[in-house]
Amino acid sequence: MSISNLDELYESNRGKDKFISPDFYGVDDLLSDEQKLIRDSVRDWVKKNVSPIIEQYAQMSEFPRFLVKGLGEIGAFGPQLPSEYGCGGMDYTTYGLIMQELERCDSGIRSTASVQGSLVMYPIYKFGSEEQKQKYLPKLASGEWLGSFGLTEPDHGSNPAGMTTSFTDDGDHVILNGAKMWISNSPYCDVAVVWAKNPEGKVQGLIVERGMQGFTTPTTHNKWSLRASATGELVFDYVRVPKSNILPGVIGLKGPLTCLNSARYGISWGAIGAAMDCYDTARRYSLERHQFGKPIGSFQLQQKKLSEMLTEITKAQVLTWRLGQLMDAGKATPAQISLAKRNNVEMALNIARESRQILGGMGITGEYPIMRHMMNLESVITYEGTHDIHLLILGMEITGINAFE
Ligand code: TGC
Ligand code: FAD
Repeated sequence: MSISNLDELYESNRGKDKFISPDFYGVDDLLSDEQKLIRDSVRDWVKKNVSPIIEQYAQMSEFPRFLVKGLGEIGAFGPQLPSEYGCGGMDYTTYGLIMQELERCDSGIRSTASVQGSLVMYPIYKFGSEEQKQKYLPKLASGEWLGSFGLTEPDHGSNPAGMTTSFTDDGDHVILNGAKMWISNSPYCDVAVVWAKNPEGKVQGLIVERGMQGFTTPTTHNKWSLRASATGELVFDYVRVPKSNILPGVIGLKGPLTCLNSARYGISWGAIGAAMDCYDTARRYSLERHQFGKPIGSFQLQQKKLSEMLTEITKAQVLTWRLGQLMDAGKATPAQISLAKRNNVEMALNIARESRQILGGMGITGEYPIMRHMMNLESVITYEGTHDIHLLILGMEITGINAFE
């Protein structure tokens, strides 16, 4: 798309995003002034910069790469990481609110931020050397560089322990071979945090940079979901990676799984955003659309749908606010995070489906965001651990019996 078209797109859609967030239980009262200020400024930025163009980019299945710098400027990348590395130095609730506002517009934009902040910057911060932190974090925080996270492989999705991507020793380098699949941001990434088995068969993280010989990032085409987010592969064909690019601070699967805690937490907030947008769109439509001489919102069946949506959103808001408190206190357990991710994404998907029905035929068009949210959420319910995997993580917590063994 050319810049002149882009300007036109902004011009023709400016001000059309009329979103008002539901807050039935006054959860806002639980937020600090600073948290509300950041949430509102991200909402304004999204309405001005993302809402006018997102539908067109999704329809064209293109990633609006130009937004990455702006996302850096508003502090969407690693807001929960310390300011000494150019990050936000904020609490986990603020991080969650930012994810909520991004996904309120599109899960793909939140995905870009989740991957960059929780899956690329977080492991470098948590497990990287001081040199690695200084080199990568400021550029990733500002959006100058885009990162991706390679855990999933063609034959190992829910069971990453089975990964076959591996490296061998080569003096002051290692030689990396293998392939990762379904990787958000991959076609545009400047760096990738890749999880691979070392010569002892233990999982370790490496920072692979674009330009390293033998490293390619083919795009995955024909997605019906997350169409405004770029997804692809990471292919390693005898890539020589300096040993100084290995993350020194962790060995074993707990490395990538620790990063997933942070990203799954962000998704639990993000899904509320998508649900709120669907609910708010359906609520307004139900008052504007007349059938049988009345607004459709006057019919009990439509009121039931809206009431149940608001109930579920409110429950999720309270649940997730509390999880934010636990995250900040360092007390949130992986099973608590699984509960929130699983509950909130399913809640959002159900609300997207119900909202779509309230809009009748109009619900399937790009005039409204609902069908796009619904299709996006089909990925969100699968990535970062599928709906069933999170149920089994909870089941293990309840019974003490590991269903994966
Ligand atoms: P298991 O034997 O249970 O654990 C291995 C080691 O890891 C530790 N651990 C965790 N540590 C931190 N946080 C967690 N959530 C952890 N879960 C487990 C565990 O204590 C153990 O440590 P140690 O010291 O004893 O070695 O591992 P398992 O092989 O049985 O697998 C468990 C299972 C199935 C729950 C796990 O593999 C899993 O979560 N699978 C789902 C895979 C997944 O979520 N992939 C996501 C890929 S990234 C992605 O989708 C990004 S999309 C992003 C976007 O676009 O927004
Ligand atoms: P499978 O693991 O093959 O699962 C298929 C089905 O079997 C699922 O319903 C699952 O719940 C079920 N199942 C599997 N095991 C069990 C079991 N033990 N008991 C009961 N049911 C089971 N990965 C990354 O590493 N980085 C990324 O950036 C990334 N981005 C993604 C972006 C998109 C758009 C998508 C769709 C995926 C992305 N993923 C990424 C991959 C994602 O994490 C995986 O798709 C997910 O973990 C599931 O793996 P799978 O697709 O191989 O499904």
